[in-house]
Amino acid sequence: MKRNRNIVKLAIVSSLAAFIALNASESFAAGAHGGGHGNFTTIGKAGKVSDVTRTVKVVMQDNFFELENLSIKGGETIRFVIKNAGEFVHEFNIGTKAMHGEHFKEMTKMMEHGVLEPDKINRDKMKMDMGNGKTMQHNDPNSVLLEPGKSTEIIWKFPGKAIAQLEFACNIPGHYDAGMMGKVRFLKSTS
Ligand SMILES: [Cu+2]
Repeated sequence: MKRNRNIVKLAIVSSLAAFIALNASESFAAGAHGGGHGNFTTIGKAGKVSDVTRTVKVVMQDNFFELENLSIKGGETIRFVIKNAGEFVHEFNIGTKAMHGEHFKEMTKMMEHGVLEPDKINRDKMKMDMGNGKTMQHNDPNSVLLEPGKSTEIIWKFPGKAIAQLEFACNIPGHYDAGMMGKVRFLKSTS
C-alpha cells in the first residue's frame, strides 16, 4: 500500500476558519487539534448549502454505522444528517485510511487525558492547554464527535477525482476495529 504522507499531514493540521458544524453548541467537529491552516482539497472540502444535491442519513450505533458504504459522484456535495443512536460517544469522520490511522492516535490521547469518556465529552478538559499552547478542541470540517442522543449535520464537497481508500469512520479507540467504518466509492462518470 502506498502511503501518502501529504494526506497524513493534512489530517494533523486543523483549520478553525473552515469549521462549519451547524450545531456547534451540540457537537464538536473532530479531526486534528491545535493550530495550523489545513486544507482538505485532497479529500474534498466543506460544502455550501446551495450546492447540496443529496442528503444522506447516518445513524451511529454501538459500534457500527447504519450505512454500510457510500457511493458518490466525483464533485458531489452531500449533506450528512448524523445521529448518535448509541449509548457511547461516536464520531463521523471522512478521510483516507491513513488519515483515520493518524486521528486514532489523537483520539487515544483524548481518552487518556479524560477529554473523551465512553459516554460523554468533557468540554472543560477539551479546552485545556495541553502544555504546548494547543488544546484538544475538535474543529475540522470533515468530522463531528457526538454524544449519545445528539444529532448534527455536515455538508461535504467530494473531490472531482476518485481518492484511494476514502472512508467514513469512527476513530474512538476500539470502534474502527469493531467495524465502525465504511468505504466511499466513486461512481464512474458517464460523461
Ligand atoms: Cu464509535
